[in-house]
Amino acid sequence: MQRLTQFLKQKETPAELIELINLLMAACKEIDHKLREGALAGILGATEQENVQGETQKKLDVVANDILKLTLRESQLVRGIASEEEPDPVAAHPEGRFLVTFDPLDGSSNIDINVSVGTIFSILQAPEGSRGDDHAAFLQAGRKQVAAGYVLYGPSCLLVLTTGDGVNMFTLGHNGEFYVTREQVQIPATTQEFAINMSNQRFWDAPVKRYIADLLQGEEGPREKRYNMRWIASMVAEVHRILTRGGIFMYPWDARAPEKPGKLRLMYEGNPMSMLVEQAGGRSTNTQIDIMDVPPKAIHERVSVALGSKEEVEVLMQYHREE
Ligand code: AHM
Ligand code: MG
Repeated sequence: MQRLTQFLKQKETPAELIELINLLMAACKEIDHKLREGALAGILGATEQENVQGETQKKLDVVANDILKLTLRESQLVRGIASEEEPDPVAAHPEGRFLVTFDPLDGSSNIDINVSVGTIFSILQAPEGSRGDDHAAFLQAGRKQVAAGYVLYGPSCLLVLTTGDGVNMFTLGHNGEFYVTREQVQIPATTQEFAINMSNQRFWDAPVKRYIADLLQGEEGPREKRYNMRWIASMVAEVHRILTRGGIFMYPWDARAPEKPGKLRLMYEGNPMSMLVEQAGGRSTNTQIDIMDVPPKAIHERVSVALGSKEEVEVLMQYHREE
């Protein structure tokens, strides 16, 4: 089996990008180690702080953010970072070629119940002459991403990565090395599985209500097939399922917070997951346009998300056009 570095070299990935990915993985291995220790490391439960989004931070949100921040800031390759857990971008090396955005521990409501969580990351080119703590430097559309991926801390620890040439999966071995375990992942174009938080149903807009109602009618409804539902409340785990066997995942706008486009964040959740999904032959939209074409206005901007099997996502987009 091939190691991560060997694999990326063979694909002619630029040396600096390989170095940055390895650095990210050094941080993620440390996070994985803390997660495996769980209560033994005293890191379960909440802190008394809130992040910039007004959410209570879990201890591990803070620990994971610090690990990534400290690791990346030491690198000459990184000009700046933007994180879900930091109000503003943080400068690293003034000459660094890359900007990195990340959600250090996505799905953190799952930590205390020992269910899968993940780290999501997106790598951008640092604009010429920009500063690493300048918000504007980060406001690049998802199409500009150089690489994107996530680490899923589940029964096994997996890296799922794209550098713009398909999606590959790597499994962390006992020796601390990631080995390639699935190459050129393709999401089936059709599906009979959906993922949405059904408890928000009464807050959705009309097209989403109509679409889900039609799925629930199964063989007797307009879609003429029976659908299964899953909701893990951990986007990394949901996207991983979709990359593995297809499906549609949605976190749409809802009327609980009408001024926000959605719950999930564009720069470090929507964009990296969209790059992975598109690179695996799927589709990812805010229901109107592809998420990677949304021009970002702020680093913590929210976005409505529907992603997964191409034909299913396009059916949902059709429901929105018909409204
Ligand atoms: P987080 O970044 O604060 O963990 O929030 C994002 C998570 C996603 O992983 C998941 O899809 C969603 O929130 C679940 O939300 P809900 O608890 O409303 O179902
Ligand atoms: Mg998140």
